[in-house]
Amino acid sequence: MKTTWDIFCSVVDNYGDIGVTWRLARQLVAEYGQTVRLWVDDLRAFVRLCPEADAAADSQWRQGVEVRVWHPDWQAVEPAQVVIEAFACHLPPAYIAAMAAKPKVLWLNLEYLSAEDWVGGCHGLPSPQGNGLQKFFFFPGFTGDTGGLLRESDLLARRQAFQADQAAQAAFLFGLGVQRQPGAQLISLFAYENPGLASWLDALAAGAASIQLLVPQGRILGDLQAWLGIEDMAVGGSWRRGNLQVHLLPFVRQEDYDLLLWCCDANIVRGEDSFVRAQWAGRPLLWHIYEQDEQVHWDKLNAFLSLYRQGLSPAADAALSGLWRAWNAGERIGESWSACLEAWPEVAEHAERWCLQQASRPDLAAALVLFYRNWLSCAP
Ligand code: TRH
Repeated sequence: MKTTWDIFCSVVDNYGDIGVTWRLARQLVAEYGQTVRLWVDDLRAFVRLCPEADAAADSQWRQGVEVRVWHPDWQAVEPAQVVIEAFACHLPPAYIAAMAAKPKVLWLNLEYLSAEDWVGGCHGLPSPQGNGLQKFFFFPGFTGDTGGLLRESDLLARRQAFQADQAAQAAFLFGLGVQRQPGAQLISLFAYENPGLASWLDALAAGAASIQLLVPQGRILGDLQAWLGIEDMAVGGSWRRGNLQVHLLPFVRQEDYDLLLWCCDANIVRGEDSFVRAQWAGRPLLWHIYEQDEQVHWDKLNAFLSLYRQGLSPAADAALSGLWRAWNAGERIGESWSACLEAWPEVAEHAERWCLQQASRPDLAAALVLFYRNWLSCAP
């Protein structure tokens, strides 16, 4: 059944809003043959994820998705059969009126990802809108009572093949100006500013293992430059301090970011989408959560940890949780890092186990398609 979808994305900041909606749009087209328009109010972030995109085009087709600029002065269009407002962005009033005038339009609010307990109880609930329409809350999540996580159907097979192919990894890294040194561990770093970073870099530089730290351009660069004592780090450059080699990478296209995660022995990620992708990499991860008002992000971090830590020994659990909390508090990280290294084999095994466990659930795109089908069969 070919259905039309309108996905609305307002770019608040960073890349997560467009990262999630662009990924979802592509999957709906590629795997479900759906017709998808992605409305974005700012194309600059989109062009970073999809560099062949035209930052000045009002309308363009990318990978089967019609990408449209969402202008403040909205021009009327025929609404799609399924309308997704991502992350509670506000649809144009004229568009809502057109939805109300058309029979059988499903309106969904795709929420931010959270592992908090209440999410399962709210997933799929309708909210009457006063114009005869209902809006349904659709929550991604880690448990069976949520909408699941974005995961392309061939993702794990591609990941496992790539991780088994040393030559493919070497060629990919070479394209980024990185040659893996024999015996070195690779760690990727995509994080927000962090006053604790220097203590972690000190620990890496003084550590027994040889580490190559791969840092795509982003917000952490200021702290990194301060620690290296370098003013202008050029993309493609690398710098050694003790046992640590730092490489500054370009910000890569979204598909290639997966390859980077898959190459690395551990990944530091942030926000929402890179956080999920690091879980699919099956390697140890450290999550720098997006800071929210009134510190509510700590509830989200602890909720995720309480799921993720299940099955870890008390020592590995304490080490991993301690490291995540220290990183997010901007505290000194060196000691927590050393404790985590002690538990490393267990943490690494656990990462793959968690990935497979999550991958045994339906993915978010599949859940959305099913939700629409079920809604349609019950709709008057
Ligand atoms: O960019 P983010 O910090 O986005 C955040 C979060 O989504 C947060 O929840 C939201 O409220 C806020 O934005 C507004 O982190 P996130 O979610 O990981 O998105 C980054 C995207 O960038 C992701 O799709 C991966 C992609 N990416 C690349 O394509 N290439 C790269 O080189 C890197 C480092 C990332």
